[in-house]
Amino acid sequence: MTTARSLVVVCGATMAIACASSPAEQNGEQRAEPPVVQVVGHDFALDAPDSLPPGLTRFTFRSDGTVPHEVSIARVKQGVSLDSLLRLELNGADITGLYDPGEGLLYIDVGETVDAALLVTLERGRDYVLICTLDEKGKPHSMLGMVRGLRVTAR
Ligand SMILES: [Cu+2]
Repeated sequence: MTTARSLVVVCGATMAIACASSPAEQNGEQRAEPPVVQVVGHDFALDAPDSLPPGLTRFTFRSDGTVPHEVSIARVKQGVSLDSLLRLELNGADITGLYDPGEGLLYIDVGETVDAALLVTLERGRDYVLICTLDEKGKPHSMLGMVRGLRVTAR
């Protein structure tokens, strides 16, 4: 099944859409740009780093897939094992109760480029999950391999 929609970005407590310049920037003040991390979607895998340092990070999304893909980024609840969460997802379990509310999502259709990003303040020592929940013939892309963890280093 292909969900008919264009770009969808969902913002929550830990996410924000990269958008217009801030008031400080409009006043001519220089601000350090957050590091950019490009996530790449394939049929059916997500390329992304396994770990990143804490701090504000700009996630972009590109896809070379032959079907639409998305990447959703959510912070795993404290006390939840990232490995067991990934195993559950690969086996088709509902993991929505295992990550904190407030996830961000970038969607991209076949052949599109998306000029949008998710700004995420990665928290020191926390785990995040990157996932595509679109379906391919009734099977979520996540179960086909489009789920991965991201560990934020302690410093
Ligand atoms: Cu996908």
